[in-house]
Amino acid sequence: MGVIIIDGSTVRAFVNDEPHFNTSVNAQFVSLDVNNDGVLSRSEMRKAFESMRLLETHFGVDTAVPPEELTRIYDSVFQSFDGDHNGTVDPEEFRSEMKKIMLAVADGLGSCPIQMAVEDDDQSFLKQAADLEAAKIEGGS
Ligand SMILES: [Ca+2]
Ligand SMILES: [Ca+2]
Repeated sequence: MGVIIIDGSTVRAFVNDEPHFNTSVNAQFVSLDVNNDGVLSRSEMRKAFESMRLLETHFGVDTAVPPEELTRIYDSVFQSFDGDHNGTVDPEEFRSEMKKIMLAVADGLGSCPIQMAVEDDDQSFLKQAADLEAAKIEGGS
């Protein structure tokens, strides 16, 4: 376990590095598609958000929210992903909405870095963003 420090530019650099970002998003999509049918269902998406901690960082939801309120929030998040409203999220929808969310996270962070505790095997996008920046700093000297 360690601590990473990220700010808006870290996140933005990650999103704008398109091949890298797409690879990460696709890998995430595949790992979330538990039943391997090529799309994400409502319950698969809910697991996704619980694991990615995006609700905390983007929507400002704290963990004391009552379950029915959480369900309502997850529903509205699902709907924002499901662009064509067919009840499932395909890879294209997932990628475009993740991009929007990560850019919104970047705007929210602005130039105020935040510290985040992460596990070594954490594969959240924020961790990956921090790793990417670290790799650039190390490789760019
Ligand atoms: Ca699925
Ligand atoms: Ca859809």
